Amino acid sequence: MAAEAQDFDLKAYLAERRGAVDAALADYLPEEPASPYASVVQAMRYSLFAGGKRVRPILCLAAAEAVLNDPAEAAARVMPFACAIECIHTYSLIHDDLPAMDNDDLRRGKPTSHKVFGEALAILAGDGLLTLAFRLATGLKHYRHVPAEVALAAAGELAEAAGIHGMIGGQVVDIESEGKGGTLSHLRRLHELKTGALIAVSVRGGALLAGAAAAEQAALAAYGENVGLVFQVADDILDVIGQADLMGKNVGGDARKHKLTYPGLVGLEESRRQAEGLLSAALAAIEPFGPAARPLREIAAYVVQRTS
Ligand code: GRG
Repeated sequence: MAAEAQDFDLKAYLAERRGAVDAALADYLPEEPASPYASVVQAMRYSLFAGGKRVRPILCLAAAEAVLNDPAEAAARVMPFACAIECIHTYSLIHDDLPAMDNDDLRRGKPTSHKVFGEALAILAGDGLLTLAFRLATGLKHYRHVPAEVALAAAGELAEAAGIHGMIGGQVVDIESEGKGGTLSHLRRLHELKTGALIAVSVRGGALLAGAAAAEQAALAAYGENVGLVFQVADDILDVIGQADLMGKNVGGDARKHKLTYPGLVGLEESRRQAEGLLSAALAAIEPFGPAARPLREIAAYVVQRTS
């Protein structure tokens, strides 16, 4: 364990994986300056390359690495799926920032899509990213060493997590809960759907595409669910204590909009306690993986401790 503690540099790991994801995304969505629809490609690329942390695709890669213990093979198997998730995540941010939703001016430290390109193009850029995601997740020519039925199963899980039984459902519950209050179990469900589902499927999809055995899949699914929820609890906490310059967006918005949040419901200290509990559960789930799951362990801790 002591040797393990010395030989892993999370910052370098995240930077390297982020670079690989960025390169793959640039490959999957090249500029098309001569096309009649160049503007929407530009808007898609504007948000996709605005400096996101790439937490979801990196979790997908790390889950596959935990199964295969071979980073190059893991990337070859899951990169299209990992990028599909980032496309869906980016589309959700673009649409969430629209005047009809959160009406935000700043995202990832830059003016939001509708501020730069106008509302119509921002909506279409989101739609374009969502559609591209399923082109990637089902585009067998992009995958290496993945049987078609496994890629299809992963794409189905992605649709489930991004749709009404996941992220979209959560967004609806969120909007309809505004200003109404609610119980902790209601809020937990909201967070699991709106934020947790996409994070959980990043891990589950990575495991599936890497050919994980049933027990490995179950362990990684439990890890993903706990990390997915704790990510949003940490985000709720950051909206109270975070710094706008580090976050790249305006903070304090949850309270202003009377949103249901962990700190709003149970206070900061109890929110932190709950976050620690979720982190412990995530770490316990992946204990059997040993050193191959070191990145997953470090990422989970980073999700709780992050400042942006
Ligand atoms: C489909 C409109 C629509 C919404 C779905 C996910 C979502 C609901 C809206 C996005 C806005 C939001 C506050 C989501 C909660 C998840 C979250 C904390 C997003 C920010 O994710 P990070 O920190 O962002 O990974 P970067 O910029 O690093 O990718």
